[in-house]
Amino acid sequence: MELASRQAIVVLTGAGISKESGLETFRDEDGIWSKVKLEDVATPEAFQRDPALVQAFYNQRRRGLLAADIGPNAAHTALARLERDWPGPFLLVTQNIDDLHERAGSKKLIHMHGELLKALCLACGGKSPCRSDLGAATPCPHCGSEGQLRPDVVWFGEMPYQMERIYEALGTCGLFVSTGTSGTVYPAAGFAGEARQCGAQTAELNLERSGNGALFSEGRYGPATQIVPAFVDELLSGAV
Ligand code: BJW
Repeated sequence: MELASRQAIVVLTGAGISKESGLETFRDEDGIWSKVKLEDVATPEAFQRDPALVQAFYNQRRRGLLAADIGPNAAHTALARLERDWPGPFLLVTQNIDDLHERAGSKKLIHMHGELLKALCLACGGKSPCRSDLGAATPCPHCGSEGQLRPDVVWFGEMPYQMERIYEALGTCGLFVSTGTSGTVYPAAGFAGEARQCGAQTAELNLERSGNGALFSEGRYGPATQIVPAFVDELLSGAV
């Protein structure tokens, strides 16, 4: 693919990019939603109804993310390289709550669905780093309230983060790339259409064609650790 080097690139990533790092996706056959109902763990109502269950779900995933054998893969590293070497503006928007993009070196990054390694205090609104289990007695480091911390993640029915900045970038980019996402959760699922309407080229890099595959002018299909580095090489060598 060729793109003028002054043009902006926006990349959207989803759970598929972290799959080969050992983290689970949501909607694949063996994904998270095949084991637990999203209504039980990923809505504000679920947290109100049964905070212990929701905390246990995220405590387990946080421990998994912090396990010694989990780290960024070649796809995360390739996107960090693209950010570093692309001469034009660049923005990485991830739906993932893991920190594997940061660990790979990405800096121009928005976590639109929040971050597992942060906690949000329902009493004071403060955010704090969080690398251990949350529970009914965990105090907020800002206000001291106990049992008011929740994972700083965006559940169904809640507003994703930094939407204004994301739509501004989508409206001015020359290329929108979507990778490792099934394209089923809005507003992220609408980004390709938005970018396309504003005149951007659109590319999907995924294991398989997603539900909104028709919105993309280009598609590359296979494991992220193979197709993402190859696409980044192509972009960096084809910059005109
Ligand atoms: C590989 C691979 C490999 C595998 N290599 N690829 C009706 C119509 C429109 C909207 C709605 C509606 N009813 C309700 C809504 C709104 C709702 C929504 O979209 N619901 C849909 C289900 C219909 N959305 C919301 O509520 C959002 N908020 C909102 O809309 O606010 C109002 C608003 C509107 C407009 C502008 C601004 C605001 C909030 C959504 C929050 C989603 N939260 C979760 C949980 C976060 C915390 C956590 O992680 O636990 O976010 S749900 C879950 O899904 C998580 C993910 O980020 C998200 C997307 O999943 P993702 O990443 O796409 O994963 P998968 O598993 O679906 O796909 C993986 C893909 O990878 C697959 O394609 C594989 O093939 C591929 N793959 N291995 C490459 N090795």
